[in-house]
Amino acid sequence: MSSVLRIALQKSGRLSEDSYQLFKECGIRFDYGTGKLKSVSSNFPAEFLFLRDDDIPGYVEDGVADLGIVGENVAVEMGRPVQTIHKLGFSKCRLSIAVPRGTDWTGIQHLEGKNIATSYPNLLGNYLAEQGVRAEIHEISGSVEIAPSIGLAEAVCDIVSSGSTLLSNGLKEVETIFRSEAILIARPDLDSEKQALADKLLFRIKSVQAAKNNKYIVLNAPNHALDQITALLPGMKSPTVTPLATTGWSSVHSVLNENEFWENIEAIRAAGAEGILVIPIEKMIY
Ligand code: PRT
Ligand code: ZN
Repeated sequence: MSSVLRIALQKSGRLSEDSYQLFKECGIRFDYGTGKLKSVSSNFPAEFLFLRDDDIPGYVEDGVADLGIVGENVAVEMGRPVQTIHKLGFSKCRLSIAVPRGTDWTGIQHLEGKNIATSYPNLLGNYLAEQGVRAEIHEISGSVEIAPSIGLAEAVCDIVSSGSTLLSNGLKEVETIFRSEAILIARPDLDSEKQALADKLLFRIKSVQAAKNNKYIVLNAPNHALDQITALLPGMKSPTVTPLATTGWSSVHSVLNENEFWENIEAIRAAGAEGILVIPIEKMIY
């Protein structure tokens, strides 16, 4: 019998849409939506389980699922023996300590002997221990941000994204203790058939991510500036240069990393390039 990868995804929450979108971009089709707990892909040997995010590391550890997508914050907090096989770049957030806005914050030592409310007692406990601070950790499972206003704690340690939840609860962020994003986790003992399928999936994910991080660029360049311009456009191997119908001009095609894009584009224009087109790439295979 040939293997089927079982992949655990968050049913509905901050990880779900981007997870579903990632598989779509990898060309892996499956149905999801209201009430569905399981779905089999119609074109890849995979079965999807839709779960609460907190349950995913445990299901992967127990081997009920082979792979899962979960926030790094949840995976590290739970400390399950699963392996992180890839960072996915979405659902980015940070775990931060926050205190009432009027607090005269002088540094982490301010928390000595104080009460801190959090849903992340392990991450917070480790951080405080590293910093040599002894504080009382109150583990609560939700609405952490209201703890100071109801007198439960003097500080909180919670997930922050835009910061607006802290702001509307009269709190200010004073220390970031962990940065998180969605990660792909795997059980440590995948058999060789499942490992091969996981590798195939990972190859697709990397191709999709590489495409997102790069742009295809087409421009016209005067021949005398070709050396200077192509040096700014290394491309996957080297840029493609073809002559234009107009004498003394060439068309240059290449790939440019998103991070270097604006910096290089100015230098490329300054070197004499014209008619620059920047085109999104759908997949990029190395
Ligand atoms: O129902 P289920 O248990 O599956 O989901 P959940 O409600 O436990 O988790 P969910 O969907 O809220 O978050 C899933 C994962 O998304 C988290 O584990 C993080 O890895 C990541 N993530 C990214 C976030 C946020 N951004 C985020 N902003 N998780 C939570 N928040 C919350 C935070 O707890 C706080 O209440 O949003 C509020 C802060 O947001 P800002 O924008 O106001 O700062
Ligand atoms: Zn949850």
